[in-house]
Amino acid sequence: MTTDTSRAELDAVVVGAGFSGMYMLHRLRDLLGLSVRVFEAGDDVGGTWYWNRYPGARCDSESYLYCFSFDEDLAQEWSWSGKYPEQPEILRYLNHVADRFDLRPDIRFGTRVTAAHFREDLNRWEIESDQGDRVLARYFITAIGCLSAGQVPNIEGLDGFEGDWYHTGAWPHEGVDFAGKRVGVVGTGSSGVQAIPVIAEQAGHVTVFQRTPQYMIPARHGTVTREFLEEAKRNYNEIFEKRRWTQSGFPFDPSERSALEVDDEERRAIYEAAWEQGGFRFLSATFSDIALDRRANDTAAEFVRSKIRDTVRDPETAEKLVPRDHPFASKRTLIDTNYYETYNRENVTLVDIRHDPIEEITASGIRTRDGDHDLDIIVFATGYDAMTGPFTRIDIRGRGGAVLKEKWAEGPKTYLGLVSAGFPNMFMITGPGSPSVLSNMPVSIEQHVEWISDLVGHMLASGLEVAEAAAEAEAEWVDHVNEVASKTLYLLADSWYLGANIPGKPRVFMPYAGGVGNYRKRCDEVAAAGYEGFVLRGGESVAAR
Ligand code: N01
Repeated sequence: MTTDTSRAELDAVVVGAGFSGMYMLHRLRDLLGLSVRVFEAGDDVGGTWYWNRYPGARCDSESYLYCFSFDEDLAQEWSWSGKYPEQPEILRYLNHVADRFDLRPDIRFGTRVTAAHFREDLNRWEIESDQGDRVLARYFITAIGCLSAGQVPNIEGLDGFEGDWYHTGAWPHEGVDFAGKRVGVVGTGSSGVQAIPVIAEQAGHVTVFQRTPQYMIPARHGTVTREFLEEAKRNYNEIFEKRRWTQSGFPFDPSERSALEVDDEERRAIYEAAWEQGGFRFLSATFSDIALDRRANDTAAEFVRSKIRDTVRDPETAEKLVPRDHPFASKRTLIDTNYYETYNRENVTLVDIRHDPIEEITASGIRTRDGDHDLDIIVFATGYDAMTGPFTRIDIRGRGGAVLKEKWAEGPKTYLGLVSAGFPNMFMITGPGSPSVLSNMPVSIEQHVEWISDLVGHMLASGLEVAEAAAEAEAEWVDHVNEVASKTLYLLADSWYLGANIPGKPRVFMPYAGGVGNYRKRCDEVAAAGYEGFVLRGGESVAAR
């Protein structure tokens, strides 16, 4: 049933209509029969794929793996065009999902949730939007993404820039005409490395402002054929089941060998083969200890460095591009198409802003210590206030008026990345403390959506009104997340996983590095043990349902 009033009382409010919010709506409405309202800031479905329309935007997960598995007919009727789906293709897929499950009537578009307060007198969440909505809901479910709070650096002078500027995560729908323009790109993470080669083909000149050189693995888009994709479809059941139990949500067989147990020649041959195949397989299919052992990691890092030097013709530029200050894969591994080759173009200049820092933005461009770079357009590929930013931008208050942002001031505190103590009946899809960004996202999203709807179903069947994390269970989980991270090399990089990209953000490793499969097992055990670590309480009003 569609509820169409801005003052409604609903069973559930879901924030966000990307992969997570759409599937959550489908589960709660169509399986459990609940009244659900999704609020979505964009004017249509898609989440990340609605906003990220920058040139070259494509997913780094392979198409046949970056999709829903919950409905066999959906999986079989959709055909991907190649190895990695481009943003428009993923957006078409998500629109197809919205149409197929008739989701739009329960989504209020162009509406940003501004506040969610738990009303202890009613055991309901009171949720407000920037469009004047004020609704009551028993369940408040965030499907707000991990990388949705865009971050434009606070550089003096931006307001006075006379050209145009854009952030990759809020790209204009009509596109940007780069023809003949002098373009500056700040940032060389996943977004920057995808955008730079494409912009360079269109622009008059591109100046890249790089803070940290990165390790990249080639995408090799052409290595997957339609025949391969059709064959994958025939094996979807097996593939989808396998990806649920792996480390990262990809059904690749991980290597069991250490990089240190083979000689130099064999090691190089293994890296070469993975390099030719391209993509994330390089991380798992080569050696087992790249992410765990510094010496093993050094061999992979040195291999990538040699590839940079082989590809970039100007030795000075090549050395600027060579990463040295962090281990391979300790920041999000980047998958590129022609990134290093782009620096062989006449119309591309690299500025190493660690040695030649940005001082200010002037009316006509960017001034670094060593000179002025005149620009018509600035592209900020400068990333996100990751994982916690989407939460702290909403005024979320739990029991006793406790403010989530204050509770998380020293770093996010959750139980299983799903709930936070003191915030009853608030569930987070891919929240901090879950594998989320360290995994193939649709796999983690489906697991969370299904786990949450199972819990809600259990509550309805058992006459329970409130579910919340027990404080001790949460404290243990936070310790466990930190302990697992401490055994990896992730802590050796200044990454957004640690909040290091945001000035003043506490340095805490936010995702759970224990692996998708182990994590799923733990969540299943928690449910099987009667939702161990949760405080579940009944209520007369619910028993009457
Ligand atoms: O952001 P990032 P992103 N001055 O934070 C630099 C996912 N994603 O949008 O490394 C100058 O990775 C910053 O420098 P440094 C994916 O999970 C996926 O690219 O912090 N520079 C860095 O170079 C990804 O990891 C896909 O020193 C500044 C860059 O800007 C995540 O989203 C595609 C700066 C930011 O890189 C975020 O990626 C796109 C400043 N003040 C995104 N502040 C695919 O699947 C930051 N930088 C393909």
